[in-house]
Amino acid sequence: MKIVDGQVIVCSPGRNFVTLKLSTEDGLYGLGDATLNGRELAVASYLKEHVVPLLIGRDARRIEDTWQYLYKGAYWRRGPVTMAAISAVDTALWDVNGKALDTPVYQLLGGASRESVMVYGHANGRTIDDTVKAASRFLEQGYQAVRAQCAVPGLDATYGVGHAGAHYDPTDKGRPTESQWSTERYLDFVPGLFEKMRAELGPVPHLLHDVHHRLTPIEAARLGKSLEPYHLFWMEDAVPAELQEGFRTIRQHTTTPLAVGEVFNSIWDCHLLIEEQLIDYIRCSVVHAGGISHLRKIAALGEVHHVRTGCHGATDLSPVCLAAALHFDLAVHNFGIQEYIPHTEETDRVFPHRYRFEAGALHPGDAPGLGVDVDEALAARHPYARAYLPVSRKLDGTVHSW
Ligand code: EZ4
Ligand code: CO
Repeated sequence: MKIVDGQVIVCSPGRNFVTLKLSTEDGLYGLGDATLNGRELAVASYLKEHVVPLLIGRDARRIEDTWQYLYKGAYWRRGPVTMAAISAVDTALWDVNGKALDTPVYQLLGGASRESVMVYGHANGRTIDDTVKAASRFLEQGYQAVRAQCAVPGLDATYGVGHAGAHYDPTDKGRPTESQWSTERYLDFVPGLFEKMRAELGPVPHLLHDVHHRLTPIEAARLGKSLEPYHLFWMEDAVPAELQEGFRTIRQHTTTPLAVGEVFNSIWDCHLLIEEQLIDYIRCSVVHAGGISHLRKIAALGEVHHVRTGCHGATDLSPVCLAAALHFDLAVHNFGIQEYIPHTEETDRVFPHRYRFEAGALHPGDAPGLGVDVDEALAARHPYARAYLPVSRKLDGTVHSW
């Protein structure tokens, strides 16, 4: 099953996506997501200029060998650009092999470990009351888990709170927005948000919160402690995690469960976090952490250390990535939860898919491969538009993590 062609499809149906399409001599093709939000064309170029020429003529059945060839063969290891490119190849190969064997990818991964995949929705609000109302709407739709983010009084714009009514997309065309940050105001505000959430929603729903890398370990320890009465499902990205050892401080001080990893790109970013049992959920995604093949290795390391999966699933991860994540989630034993923000109808039209939502859970469907496609003619009508994620500054002007 020789690979005969590799197309890199860059499109912007509402927001930018990079998709790899690998075709084989049998007339089959597989898709992989290669989207790196705000730096998309770097990955497109890496694929077009450096990876696709190496794939032509290779056997599409050799998924692991191709992964190692691209990873070790580049000499320059890891990094988000390289790993997004390798992820796309790996995902496309799983897809095409599923199609060749006429079976959904989850069956190739060991079969279903559960009936469906629990997801969490995003409740955002400008006020605590709005946030509670947004969360109630998710629960009414059957969601069992909701992430809550609320504007912090006195701060112009903060991560996680979208423009009213719009699908959440924080990127800007043109120069990035600058948002404001104050650790003091944030730490004073968040416990009250979750006190109200529990009071209004009761003890049953899973409540999640994303700190988005903005605290230091000792500050995160204080936040985790102050949230203990509201028993969160997880506190996400409490600190920037380039320094894995930073999680030791947080862990020593709080029983609030910890999740991290959406920006990680390999097992080497999280091996210490997992081996020392410093976290509870690993958030690595198919697109940014080396594809289905590498994510399985991260999950396997997690399984022996009481760490469950919680794949990143914001809308900058394309429907191709979401489909791949769902096959992985359905099969992997130590699944925790899957993040889910529905894509816009515009995006869904470009990427028709077979995954389906029901009562707070997703199922990847039973089409051969990943069960997701790309309408190339429609994609061509949505040309790429440069966009940036916001940057953040403290009130005195110092650049801070967004
Ligand atoms: O800010 O995917 O948990 N989800 C997140 C996301 C990230 C975006 C960045 O591109 O943190 O909203
Ligand atoms: Co996050």
